Amino acid sequence: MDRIKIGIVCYPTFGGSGVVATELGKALAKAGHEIHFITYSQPTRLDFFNENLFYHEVDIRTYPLFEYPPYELALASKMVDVVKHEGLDLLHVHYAIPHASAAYMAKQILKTENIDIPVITTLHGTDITLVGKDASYAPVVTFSINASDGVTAVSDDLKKDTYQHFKIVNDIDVIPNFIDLDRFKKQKKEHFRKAICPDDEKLLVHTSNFRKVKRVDDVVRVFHNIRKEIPAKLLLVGDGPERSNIEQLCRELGTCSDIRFLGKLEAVEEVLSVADLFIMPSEKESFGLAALEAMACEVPVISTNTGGLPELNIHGETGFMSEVGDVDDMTKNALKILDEKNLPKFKSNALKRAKMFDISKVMPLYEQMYERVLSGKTEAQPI
Ligand code: GMT
Repeated sequence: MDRIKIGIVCYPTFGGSGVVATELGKALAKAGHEIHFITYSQPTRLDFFNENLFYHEVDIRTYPLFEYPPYELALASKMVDVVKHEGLDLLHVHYAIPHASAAYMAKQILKTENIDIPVITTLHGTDITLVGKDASYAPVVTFSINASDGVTAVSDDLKKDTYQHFKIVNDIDVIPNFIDLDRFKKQKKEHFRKAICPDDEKLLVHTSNFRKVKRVDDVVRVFHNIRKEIPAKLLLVGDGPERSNIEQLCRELGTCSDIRFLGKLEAVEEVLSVADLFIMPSEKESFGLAALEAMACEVPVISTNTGGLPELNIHGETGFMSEVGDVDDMTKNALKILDEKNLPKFKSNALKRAKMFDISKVMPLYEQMYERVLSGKTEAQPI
């Protein structure tokens, strides 16, 4: 495959889309492509040197005149600059708004200089299922997707949702989230487990950004029910807007002594290495990368059956799925998995399933798409 010069635009923070974009860029760089990250700060996982990796910071200045700094315009200008001066072949932007819309503007500016830069947009979910359906954003989401030269979604469900809620005329390719099994694997961390579970309690883990959509309160309620039946501990990794409500709930239920808030931990694979069960009771989840990370570390998953989760978590094999908010069903299923008669099988099934999403299998799907878009690159299509 020819070396492609790719500009990657994403939110550089902890969110799943930023992780996917950064890990994809790293893998593409290792495969010999030239990768230019164009983001407003250093992506969290962009933490190593590779001669094929470049980082361009979007300079978002505020002036007294602007109540809100014009991020999209700063980003579009930066994209124009990087495409021109680094000679990029294509832009791969993560999120319809504001990244695909900013890329559209960059593309139009570059066209005036006779540069045709193809834009590939990856939809991650939050842009479509939550933000996109807000009527005030719908025209921009629709236009940006239709104006892209290639579109991917991280699950069949998200693809379906996108067609259902917006007037999309473009094809959408489904390319799922992926996992680096060299990093996410069960490690020997028995000392850590011993410290958390001195009496060999079962260990449950939840990781998220504590947004309302994650329903962390259901995690605590399920844990509370489980603890009535068997000795158990819960580790909560991450932080976000619901944190203080969750702390309050723990106090009300009297479970504080068995729950630890670990905050925004980088080495989440170390925690997952000692876990028995992962809980993801989200109201909506376009794929569920955090659950895949758990499965790669041999941790079965209790999840809801919403969004793309049924495409990852196999009911009765890698874990169980319940209706959103059905805490009793989640408790019943969790106890089934935690039963020593069943646990080893669920653990090995989880790993087997995670291997299907190995980055070495998924990255080539993006490469194929880049090639397809580049080979069909004629003139920009009128919309
Ligand atoms: O889940 C979040 O709150 C973060 C969010 C994001 O926009 O970064 O994650 C979304 O993209 C991930 C990567 O494709 C998916 O694995 C998550 O399921 C998806 N989150 C939601 O749909 C809520």
